[in-house]
Amino acid sequence: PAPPSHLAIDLGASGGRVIAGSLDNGQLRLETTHRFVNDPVFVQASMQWDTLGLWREIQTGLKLAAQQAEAAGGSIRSVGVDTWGVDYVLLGSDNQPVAPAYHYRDHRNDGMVEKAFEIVPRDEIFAATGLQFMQINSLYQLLSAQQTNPQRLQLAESFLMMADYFHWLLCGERSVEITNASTSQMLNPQTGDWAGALIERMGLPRRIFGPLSQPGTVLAPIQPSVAARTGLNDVPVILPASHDTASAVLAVPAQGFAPEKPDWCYISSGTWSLMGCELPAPLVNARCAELNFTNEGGVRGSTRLLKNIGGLWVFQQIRAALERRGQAASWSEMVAEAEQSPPFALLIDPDHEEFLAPADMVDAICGYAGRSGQPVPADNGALYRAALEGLALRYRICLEMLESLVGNSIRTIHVVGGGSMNHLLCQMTADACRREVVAGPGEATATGNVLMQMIGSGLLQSVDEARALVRDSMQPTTFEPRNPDPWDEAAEKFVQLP
Ligand code: LFR
Repeated sequence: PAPPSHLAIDLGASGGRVIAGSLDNGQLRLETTHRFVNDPVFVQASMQWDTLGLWREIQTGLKLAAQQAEAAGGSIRSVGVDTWGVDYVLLGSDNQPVAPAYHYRDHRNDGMVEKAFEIVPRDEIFAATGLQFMQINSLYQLLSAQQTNPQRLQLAESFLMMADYFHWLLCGERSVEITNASTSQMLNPQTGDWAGALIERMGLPRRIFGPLSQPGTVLAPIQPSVAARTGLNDVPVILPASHDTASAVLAVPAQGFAPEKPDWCYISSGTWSLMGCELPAPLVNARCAELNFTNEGGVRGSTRLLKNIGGLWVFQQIRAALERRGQAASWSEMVAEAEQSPPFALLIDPDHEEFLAPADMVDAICGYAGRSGQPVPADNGALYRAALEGLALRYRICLEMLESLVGNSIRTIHVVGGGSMNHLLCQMTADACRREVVAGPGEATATGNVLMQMIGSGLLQSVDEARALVRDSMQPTTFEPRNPDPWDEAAEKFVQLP
C-alpha cells in the first residue's frame, strides 16, 4: 500500500494547488492532485478575491486526493492551507463574511500609509510591529475599511487571515495562525501577540483579533459536511506555517536553523521575491527601519528578516499584456527570447510604484523607458530581459543591505519557489550578486506546508530533520557566478534611475 500522505492546499496570488506529500522509503514525495487558477474578480472599481471559487476548487482537489489515496490503498493523515499574506476575511456572528475579501492590489489602499502616520507616527508603528511599510499590509486595508465603511467593522466578529478562513471552512474552528498574522503589521514580534495598543490607537476593534496559534497545531477534524462531500473522514487540520513565504523558508535546503550569524539567505521567488535571513529573534532597530526590512514570524518562533521585492510579477504581467495583444508566449519561450536579447538595454526597477498595479504592464514599461531617457524596448525579448535583469539588480542591493543588518557575509543564496526553475534568472542572480546560488525546490511553499504537518503529527522531529529530507529528496541545482563584471556598471546606473 502507498504510504500515508499529508495534503497541502497551497494558494498563491495567481494559482492554487492541492499536493499530497508523503515519506516513501525515507524520501519526501510530492504528488500534485489538483491545480487551478486564482484570478482576481473586478467588481465595479474594486479588485477582490474569488474566495468561494477557491473553496470549490479546494474541495474538488480534496475529493480527488481522497479517491487517489483509496485507489492506491493509502490514507490521508492531515490537511493544511498556506496562502499569500496580508489579506483577510471579516466573519460576522452569523458565520458569514461581512465584507468582500479585497485583493491587496486594490486601490482602496492608495494613500493609506500616509493616513496611518497622521494617527500614529511611522517610527512608533515600526517599534510596535517591526514590519516594513507597504500599503498592502492588512493594517492599511483595515484603516481604509474603517474610513469608508465603519459599519462593516462593527458587524465583524473575527478577523481571519485568508488561510485561517479556509481552515475555518474546513473544520469550523476559528483560529489565527501566527506566521500569516505577522504580515498584518498588527503583531508585536517580541511578544508574539497582537499589538493591542496600536490597534486601538488606529481606531480598530481589538475584540476581532482572536488568540494566535503556532504552526504544527492540530486544529480539529474536517467537519462532517465537508467530509461527506470530499470523502475525507477523520482527517485533522494541522496548521502549517500558513503564510506561504514562511512555508517556503522552512523548505530551504540549508544546513542549520535560525543561526545567530547567518551565512546564507533565501529568495522565495514567485509573484513576489521575498529575500532575507532566518534569525533566532527579531531585529527591530533604526537601521532596519531605514532599510525598510520586515520581521515576519517563522516556524518555531524564528524571525524572517526580509524584504519584499517586486518579483516575477512584472514578467508575468508582460505576458498577460502581450496575450491581450494576441502575442501569447510560453514561459520557456519568454526565457529563451530574454536570453537572446542584448544585456542591459533597458533598466527597470521592479519595485517602482508604476509597476505595482498598472492597467497594462507593457505600456507602463514603454512609458517609463521614454520618461527615464532609455530606449523603448525593440521587441518582446527586450521586455522580458529587462524584467529579469531588474530583479537580479534588486537582489544585489538587497544582499548588501542584509549583510549590513545581520553583520555577516552571506556566502550562499538559496532560491526556492517557481522562480528557481528559471535558470536564466538564477544565473543572473549569481552574476549580479557574485554569490553561489542554490536553486530549488520549485514547489517550496507546498513542500514547507507538508513538512510542518509532518512535524505537527510527530513524523518529523525538527526543522533540521525536515531540511535534511529536502536536501536528500530534491536535488537542488547550483549556479556559480560566470560573468559578474558587467553587473557593476549596470548596478551603478540602476541606483540612479528616476
Ligand atoms: C508571497 C506573499 C508575500 C506577501 C505577499 C502579499 O506570496 O505572501 O510574502 O508580502 O505575498 O501577501
